[in-house]
This record gives sequence, structure tokens and C-alpha cells, in this order.
Amino acid sequence: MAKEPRPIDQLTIWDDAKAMIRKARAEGIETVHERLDQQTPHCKFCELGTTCRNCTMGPCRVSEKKPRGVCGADADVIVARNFGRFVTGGAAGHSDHGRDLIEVLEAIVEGEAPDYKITEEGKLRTIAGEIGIKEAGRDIMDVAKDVMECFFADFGSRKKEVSFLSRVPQKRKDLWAKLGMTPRGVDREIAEMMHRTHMGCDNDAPNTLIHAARTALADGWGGSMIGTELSDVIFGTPKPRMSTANLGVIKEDQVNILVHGHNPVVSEQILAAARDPELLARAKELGASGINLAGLCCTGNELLMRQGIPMAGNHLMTELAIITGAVEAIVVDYQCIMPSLVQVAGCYHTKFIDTANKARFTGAIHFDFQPRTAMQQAKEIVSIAVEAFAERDAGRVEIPGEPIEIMTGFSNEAVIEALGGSLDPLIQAIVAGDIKGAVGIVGCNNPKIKHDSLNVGLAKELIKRDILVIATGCVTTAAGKAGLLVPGAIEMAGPGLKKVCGSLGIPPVLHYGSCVDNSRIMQLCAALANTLNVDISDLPVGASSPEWYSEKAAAIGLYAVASGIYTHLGHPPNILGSETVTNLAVSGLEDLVGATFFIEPDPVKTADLFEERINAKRKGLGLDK
Ligand code: XCC
Ligand code: SF4
Repeated sequence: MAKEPRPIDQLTIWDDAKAMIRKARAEGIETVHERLDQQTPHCKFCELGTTCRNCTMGPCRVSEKKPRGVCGADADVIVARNFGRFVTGGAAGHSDHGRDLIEVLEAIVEGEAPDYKITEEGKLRTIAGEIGIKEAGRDIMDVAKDVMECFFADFGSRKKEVSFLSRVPQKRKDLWAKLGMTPRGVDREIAEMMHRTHMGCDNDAPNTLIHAARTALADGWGGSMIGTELSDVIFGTPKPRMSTANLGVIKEDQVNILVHGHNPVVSEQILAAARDPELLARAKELGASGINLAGLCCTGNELLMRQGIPMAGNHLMTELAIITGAVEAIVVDYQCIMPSLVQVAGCYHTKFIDTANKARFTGAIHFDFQPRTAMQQAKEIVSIAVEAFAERDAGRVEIPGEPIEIMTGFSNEAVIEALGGSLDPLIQAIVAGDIKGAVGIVGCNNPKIKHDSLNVGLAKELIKRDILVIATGCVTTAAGKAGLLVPGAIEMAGPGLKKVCGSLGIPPVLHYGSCVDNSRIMQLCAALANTLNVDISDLPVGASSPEWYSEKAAAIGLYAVASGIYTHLGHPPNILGSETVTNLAVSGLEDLVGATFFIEPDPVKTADLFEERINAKRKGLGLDK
């Protein structure tokens, strides 16, 4: 028997989302929420992490009654292996994204990418210096070539550590070396995890988890960091600017193109093509007043940070954006793109266009997007969207709500500039106790959790307590829609944070970019620790992913913990079937790396725990008695 759909008020905190779920139900269109109902209850073994499918003597499901798989693996081994592979999937996603940026840099160096250029020569030279490449007096293309080679080598097997470990405090690096956690090469750690988790290899849960941490660190300080830094070099380092968010950014009288996924390589070109005079003229001919580009998820974050392009929505808004009936095309690259979008687009005139050979969708219009032909392909894509405007059914268009103002563009470079050239004023504000500490709230939505309730709830609780919040990924849109990303949001902050942010004219929640840009937060923590001559684990900081769902979020959480940052998850990964693994995650890691995970579904209790931790760290640094 089909289940009753859950009441819409329980699904999301947003009016724009509620209106679109209502419209979807009226039009008979299925969304993530109905599919979750169909899939619930989930398999208990899989939830606990005690299913193994790593060989054909199985699959095995272990329990108290049947404690070992056919090969003899127990729950600890199976859970650790599953979690190891889970994290590795995430590290691979971020890192392969990073590699794509190296390939664009390579194409630039070889003169094969006429539509891309080195936008930030100064930043490229700084990076070269940090990774030990001589740059003074050298032609920028020669420097770029060496940086490109060095980063490619970071993915391989010949290095003892990835290049950006030069940013890590020495104490932390020594600790990693002692624990066997130093990330050597990105692809190497990923491949080694696949090897270790083959039947008959690493059958010691803690040992597997150490390597999971090493793989995650190869992501955070390798693949992701390379992705962020080269995106800045090629497309520009973000600077503070204003933009808007929510479904109201979709314009009734324009051709609407949504870009979705993670990598700016495609979407930056779509943006440029959307400004092409011929395509604009054609749009006008068809009765549109212009071509409107808006973002979803992290591709949206990339364009928002650097170009101020408005944000239509986060993960759980992606289906709903199409349901406005006013989207001519959704152009995707990779990651977090629900395959259901093809079906939802098919219910309207919306063209679903995929652009990556490694992320194809059955039923999509496919472009094999290449640096060499980028602009020409981007124009073809925009042209498809423009022509689709003629097919729009005006009777089915409903765009809910008015756009909300947000401030974006807080790269570390921009923050340091706002502070007058160094981190000292920030450190002084922390020392004085005006800012008690900082927490990065990052990551996703998950239909198991009321959409954005925890993302917003936690951010509000923290700023009240004078804890600065840094937002990335899908939390950005949540914070933005809640009015937390504008300078005026200091009215919701505690007195100290209000004073500091007020004098700088910045919001108490800073948008720091996409999910790979969590590497910016790692760099900031490392810089603070280095300035104070302490380890990252000594800082009054924390990390949180309240509504996470993805393998990538698990990788981020693990590299944060392994870097010494106390990290909150709103719900647990599938590890509870092993006491050893669970205990290690929520307490045992403290002794090893100076930080742990904690799991807490309530935003107020979460804020309490962060406050307690931050106060303890402040005491440790001698800031408070
Ligand atoms: Fe994906 Fe980055 Fe999560 Fe959003 S936050 S749902 S991973 S888009 Ni990265
Ligand atoms: Fe079962 Fe062991 Fe094979 Fe896993 S590796 S499926 S536990 S026999």
C-alpha cells in the first residue's frame, strides 16, 4: 500500500520550497521526498555498516547471531572497510575535480585553451613560492608549467608528501608522520585504500581508519586545495560583493539557465556565452528580455564567489528549481546532480545538458566539453536554452518569493585585505574575547532531515554566542536565505561579534565558497596556528556538517578531524555496527590527532558542545582564566 505523503511543513523550512513541493504534488511529479518514503525503512545491516560485498564468497551480513562473514571478517573489519571506501569515494571526487583544473592549466601553458587564461599572476607566483618553485624573474608561463608538473606529481607515487603540506604547522606534520598519516600522493592513497579493503588485506579496523584519514588528508591538503587554488589562478580570487539567493532569482521574462555541479571550468564559459550579443538578440527575438544565469549547489558557489552570479538553491532545491516551469536549461558538470533531474526536466520544456564524459545522464543532451573548444561549445549550449524559451508553457510557470540579498566572496586574501593586510586584527579580536572562536558549517542537505533546519539553526545559535561562522557548500544558500550573509545580520549576533563585524562591515557568517573551498578554511587555520606558534588542534575552532549526505562530506569531516579540528555531524555515518570504529570516531581519535567527531541532531546542544570546546581551547591558550 502506498504511504501517505509526509506533510509539506515537515519537509523544509522554506516557503519557496514548500510552494514548489505543493506544485510538484499537484502536477504528479515525484521528488526526493517521495522516493525517501518509498525507500524507508532502510536495510538495518547497511545502516549499521555490517554488510560486506567485497567478494563473491559473500555478500555477508554480520550480526550477534552470525558474527563473521564467510572469510571470517567481523563487524569491526567490515565497518572499517566500508567506511574507508566511503571516504575514499569522496576524496576521489574532490581530487579528480582538482586534477581537471591542472589539466586546464596544462592546456593554457601549451596554448591549447584560447578561452582560458592566467588571471591571477600574483597568486600563481605566491603558490609557486610555497611549493618550492623558483619564480622571481621568470616568465609566468614557465612558472605555470612547473607548478602544473608539481601538482600532477602530487597525484602520483614518487613523493613523500603532497606539496601543500608546506602550509601545515610542523607539530601537525610530525604527528602525521608518527601515525603513518602523512598523505604522500592523492591517487596513491586512494588506490591503496582499494587494495587494503580487498579480501585478505587490512584486517585491523584502527589501521584501516588511519589510512582513511591519510586518504582524506590527501584530499583536503592535496586534491581539494589544488582545485581551489588553481580555480583562483584561472578565474580570479574572490572578493567581497553582493548577490542574491532563492528561487526568486529565476526571472519570468528571461531565458533562465541553471548551472549545477562543482567545477567552474564549464560554467564560467556558459556565463561568458550568456553575454554574447548575438545570443541576446535571438533571445529578444523570441520575446525574452534577456538571458539569466543562476547557480545550484557548488558550481553555483564557484560562480557566486567569483562573479556574483545569483544562487537559485542548494541540494534539495535542485528538483524544485525546474518545477518553477521557467527553466530553459540546466547545465551540469559533476557530483550531487540527482539523476531524477532528467525526469523532472522531461516534465517541462527544460533541456538537461551534461558536459562531462565521466558524468553522463541517460536521456540528457551531451557535450564532451573540452578546453580547446570551450567558448564555441558554451555558445551552442546557450543557444539550445534560448531556443527552448519558445517552448515554455506560461500557464505552468510559478516562481515563488523574492530574492534575498547576500554578501559573498570571502577568500583568505579578501579577508586579510579587509583586516588591513594581516591576520593580526582577527587574532586580537579572538584574544580580547570579542570573537570567542570560529566554526565552519559546511556541506549538504539530506531529505532525512528537515531541509536546512539544522544548517540555519546551528549558524544562528553560534553567532549569538560570539562564535564566527564560516559557510561553504550547500550551507551557503541556507545561511543566505535566512538573512545571515548580510552585514545587517550582526543584529542576530552576540555583542562582541556584532562589534567586530560591524566595524569591518562584514556579516557574522562569511561565505567561503564551494566544498573544495573548505581547503581555504584549512589554510586559514594553519596560518593562525603558525602565527601563534601552536598546532591547529590548539585553536578555538570547530567544523560541522549538520545535514550531510555525501561521501565527499565524510572525507571533509575526516580531514578536518585529522587536521585537529573538533567536528560535528548531524547524523552518524554507517558505522554504528562496530563499537571499535564508533568509539574511535567519537573519542579515540582525540588521543591520536587531538580532535574527534561528535554526533548531535539538536542545534542548541551542538552549539553548547562547541562553546564548551572553544572555551577549553581558549583556556589552553591562556586567553581566559
Ligand atoms: Fe553536494 Fe557541493 Fe553536499 Fe551540496 S554540499 S550536496 S556534497 S553540492 Ni558539498
Ligand atoms: Fe563476506 Fe569476507 Fe567476502 Fe566480505 S570479503 S563478502 S565478509 S567473505
